[in-house]
Amino acid sequence: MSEDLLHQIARCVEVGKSDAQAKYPPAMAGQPGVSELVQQALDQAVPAERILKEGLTAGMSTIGVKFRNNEVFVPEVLMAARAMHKGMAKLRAVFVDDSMPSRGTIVMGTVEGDMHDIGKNLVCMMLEGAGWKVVDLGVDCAPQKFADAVRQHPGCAVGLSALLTTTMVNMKPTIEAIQTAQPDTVVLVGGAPVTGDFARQVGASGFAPDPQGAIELLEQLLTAA
Ligand code: B1M
Repeated sequence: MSEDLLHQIARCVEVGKSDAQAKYPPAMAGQPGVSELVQQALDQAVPAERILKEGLTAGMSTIGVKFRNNEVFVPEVLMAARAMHKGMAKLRAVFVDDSMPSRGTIVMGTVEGDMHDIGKNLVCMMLEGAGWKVVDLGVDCAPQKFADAVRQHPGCAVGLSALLTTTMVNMKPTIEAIQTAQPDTVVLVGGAPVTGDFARQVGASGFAPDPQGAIELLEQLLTAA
């Protein structure tokens, strides 16, 4: 039963069906979309982690493979991303408890030239769920934007995301600008093309492959500091 629902969620992400009101894709007009199906899964007590992994992320992976193979193009992927965001908004209420005491502040953003924000938003949501106050600068953030933010939030950590091999190189000047603005700032880096070796090369404090890794690494780095 829940497998079927999770499969439907994945399919709706893949085809970009956000909610029942959405006119796209025309063949699914009037049918429930990601928003309703995620709510249905939550109502049926399907764990949020499963909804994220086997529903939302699974759908995104399928469209990712099609994108790589030139079977779909940017407009279709944008619709899938919009549907994914709708589902993540529903899950936020489960993952995030606004009444928790704050563990500290982290400034998050996708580096200059890069418009990908789904992974970064997931990391933001999970960090909030773990008690961090997240200042989300969004996408395509120039080094100066991060430098200004760390000045405004003394003592904060920073998380940089990049999804493109052409934009991950912008992490180095960004880290330099952050360290000039606030020396010894803890800076985490992540995103599909980023590795631990690359993190060391660009002078990051550490690399996390996924949201849980980011939470654990922050704990380690701040305990060690
Ligand atoms: Co783009 N895109 N894209 N894209 N896109 C990729 C990344 C690509 C791999 C597709 C492919 O197979 N060819 C490829 C990059 C190739 C490369 O550089 N090696 C690519 C390309 C080429 C492009 C364009 C250049 C395409 C074009 O225009 N011709 C263009 C560039 C635009 C730009 O940024 N300037 C482009 C555009 C887009 C869309 C706008 C259409 C859309 C983004 C919408 C959005 O984000 N709002 C899009 C998407 C959706 C993708 C794919 C299909 C999916 C990415 C995604 O959201 N994954 C992607 C292919 C793929 O990954 N299979 C692709 C799901 C997400 C949950 O995973 O983002 O990896 P991910 O995040 C993970 C981890 O990486 C980690 O945690 C997350 C959760 O586990 N993580 C962190 C991320 N940030 C972290 C930070 C941390 C720690 C962990 O600490 C701070």
